Amino acid sequence: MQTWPSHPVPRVPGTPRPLRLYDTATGEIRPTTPGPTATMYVCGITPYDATHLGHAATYLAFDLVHRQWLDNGHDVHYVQNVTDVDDPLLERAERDHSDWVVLAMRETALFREDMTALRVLPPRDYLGAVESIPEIVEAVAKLLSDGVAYRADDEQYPDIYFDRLASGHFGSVSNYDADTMAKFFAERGGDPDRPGKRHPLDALLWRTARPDEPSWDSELGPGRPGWHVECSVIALNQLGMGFDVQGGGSDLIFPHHEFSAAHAEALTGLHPFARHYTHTGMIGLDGQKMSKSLGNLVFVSRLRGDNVDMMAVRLGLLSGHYREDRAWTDTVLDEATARLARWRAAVSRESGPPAEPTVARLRDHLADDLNTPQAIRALDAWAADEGSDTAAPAQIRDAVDALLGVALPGWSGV
Ligand code: 5CA
Ligand code: ZN
Repeated sequence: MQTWPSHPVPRVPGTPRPLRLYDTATGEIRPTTPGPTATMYVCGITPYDATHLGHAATYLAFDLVHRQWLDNGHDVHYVQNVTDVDDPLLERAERDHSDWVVLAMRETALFREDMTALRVLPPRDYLGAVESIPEIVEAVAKLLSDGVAYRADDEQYPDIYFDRLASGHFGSVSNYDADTMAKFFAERGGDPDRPGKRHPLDALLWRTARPDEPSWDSELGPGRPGWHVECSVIALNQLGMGFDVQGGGSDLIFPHHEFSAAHAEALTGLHPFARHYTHTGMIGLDGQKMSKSLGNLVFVSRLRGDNVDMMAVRLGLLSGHYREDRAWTDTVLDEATARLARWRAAVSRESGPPAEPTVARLRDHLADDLNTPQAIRALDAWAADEGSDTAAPAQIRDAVDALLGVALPGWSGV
């Protein structure tokens, strides 16, 4: 798939700080320890509707991970998928009497524009499930021949399922107990009551073709991939086992990231799949999680259409900590707009307070599990102060650009 355009990231003088991130699997804030090339896989969209501010907040959080690693001198290999065939997409296309392929293409194109407008650095590899089907088939065939996957006891539709205990590490990502797993499995795309499975929590790997559903011929028989194996295979093929960060929203902890890891670990016999599992909190509106199924959405594209400054949206979404569930309100946007105006005025001055201590605080806060609220406070303090350092305004502008991704001159895309 085509990715979206990048933009130059300024180098910031001074000493970068190694990034520490919360890891869901261990429940600790731990240092990330990348080699010369840092590796990250972030779960992409299911393109059946436009990008809302919840999606945007999640991609912004991982954009900051990307930027902190660049600051530390790493090359960054960032991979993202597009779930361009799955039940929600097919259901929406059917509801709207539209072609699911065209729907996916349209929403993915809009997503690219939204990411560009929000100044999210693009992934190096942007891959769809559909274009990855040959590799997915190969992986499912191996799981089947290794005896860790099986066909459902169903003559008409012998779908292929994964024995959840096959990797020996099931539960090590989420650490959820059996009741919590059962609850989220049912709520988040699982099929616990499907007859013919050996255990309610076993996950779908390959869905045998049904009438009026898209399917692909393969050595497994005609069908289409399950959801979790898509991310296992794309991450494994592009990054290999033990990559630095697996990312997504907290709604992906279980079953999605638990099974993506379990599939990959069963395939390779290696552990762990990722060295950090990092999850963002949910953005809500009117007291509920923003979600396509509830329909309480604020779309990035709609805000663009209303000429809302995307840098204010970016700053507003970064004004809360990425791990907190938090609400999007008019106040969040108004405060961010006012802050942006103050910062823009401050970097347009002839001189200001010396930049170095503020840049050091910015780096310290961001390296500490992306503490953006504190980082923003440090910049507020600089902008509110007077000083005679003539180099400082440009230095702060570059640091805000590189580390927070906020362009202080106007930004109208690349
Ligand atoms: N295609 C799958 C991942 S492989 C998927 O979950 N797609 S999605 O379109 O539903 O979500 C895309 C990303 O946005 C996921 O990381 C998801 O966790 C995140 N996300 C969805 N809703 C919210 C929300 N309200 N707040 C924050 N992040 C969200
Ligand atoms: Zn995923």
